Amino acid sequence: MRAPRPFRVMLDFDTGSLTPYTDSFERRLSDMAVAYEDQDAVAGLLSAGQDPVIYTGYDADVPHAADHLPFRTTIINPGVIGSEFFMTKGHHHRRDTAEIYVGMSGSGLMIMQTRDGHARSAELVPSAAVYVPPGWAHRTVNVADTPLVFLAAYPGDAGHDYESVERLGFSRRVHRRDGGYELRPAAAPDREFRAGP
Ligand code: M6P
Ligand code: ZN
Repeated sequence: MRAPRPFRVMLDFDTGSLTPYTDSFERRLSDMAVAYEDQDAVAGLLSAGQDPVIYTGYDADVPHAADHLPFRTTIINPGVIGSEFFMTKGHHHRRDTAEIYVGMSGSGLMIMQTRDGHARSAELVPSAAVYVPPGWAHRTVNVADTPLVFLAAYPGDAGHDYESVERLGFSRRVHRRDGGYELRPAAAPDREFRAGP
């Protein structure tokens, strides 16, 4: 591997573009269908051929390796599935490591929880920095009708563990209510991803 050199990127706080970027990612409803509470709404959209882009992102050229600090922008589009706001899949880190988020534009909510059931939320708005300690799963929700744009940085050997979140779900859900948002206890764990006994 070439020796990494110092570099800089330019961030557009409105659009979330990161220039130059090395990778980009996109998640559609079909990539995270089980995450939403209203499975009838999910099925209705997908069977009508509607598969909205929920969020996209751009990665800086940083190795996913110990000692490095990868960072990326994420742009969550505005929208709801049923009455539940567009959000990220959410994950634990495979190695319990921290992460820092910085709000760039729009208005969002971060839902965080530990494996033993503690839960917290934090509003993510421009100029806010939210610290996610080691051991806290994290999901980000766009609670406004404009794109939510933020920057996140995490240790290069953190790894993304989506399985436990898919299996157990988050204990709080964020729904549209009276022009704002309402944080509700999840009715039940998210549907099992893989059927089993
Ligand atoms: C933030 C960071 C990334 C994450 C992205 C999308 O930018 O936490 O590590 O990949 O959000 O979230 P998710 O991976 O849960 O889909
Ligand atoms: Zn993370």
